[in-house]
Amino acid sequence: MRLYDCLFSGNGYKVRLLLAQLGVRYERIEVDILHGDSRTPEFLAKNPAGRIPVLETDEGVYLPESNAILFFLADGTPFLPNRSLDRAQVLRWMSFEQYNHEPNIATSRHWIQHLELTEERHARLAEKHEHGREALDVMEAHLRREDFFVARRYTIADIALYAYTHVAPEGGFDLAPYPAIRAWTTRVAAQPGHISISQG
Ligand SMILES: N[C@@H](CCC(=O)N[C@@H](CS)C(=O)NCC(=O)O)C(=O)O
Repeated sequence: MRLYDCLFSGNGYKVRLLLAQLGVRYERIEVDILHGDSRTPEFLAKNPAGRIPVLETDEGVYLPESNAILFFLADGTPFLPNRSLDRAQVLRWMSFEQYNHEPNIATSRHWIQHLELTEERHARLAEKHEHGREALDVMEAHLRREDFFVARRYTIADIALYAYTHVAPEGGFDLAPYPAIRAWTTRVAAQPGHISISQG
């Protein structure tokens, strides 16, 4: 398997983390997304959306979208429950991650860490922070009652949400008011085979 990736990307990290915990060997290809390498005709043939991560399976199929890749890799493993309602709950939290969380928390981090904070971006940042905090509030309320997101154990729902939550301070989010989230990030980081976001 081959993973088209970018080391500072939380979406790429989701896949790297699961592959490490599954003990799967793969080739990692670094794509320079800041200089347009995910928008070349060659890359667009792999993912028309022009984004990493993309997994190239052993059969030569290109699978984009971090959470779809997690679903594919986790199927039949302890990281994705068997019960259909649990699987639906995993999908629910991964959908929440893509709609409520990532566009606010990951985007704030990307703008602050990697792009020029133009006046327009600076103005939009306040809105991103407001909606990002709303997503964190939802997570905090859930994690006050539960140790993990689904089925009382570590699953790909936790991986999907952990990727950008634990680096949220890099996007200007203060995690001090979220003790349940902080305790959960410690539990996630203590899982066997855990790697950090900077590990390729
Ligand atoms: N929904 C996608 C989002 C992927 C995404 O936004 N990738 C970013 C890096 S985190 C990217 O490749 N950006 C490069 C570009 O837009 O040209 C996923 O979850 O995989």
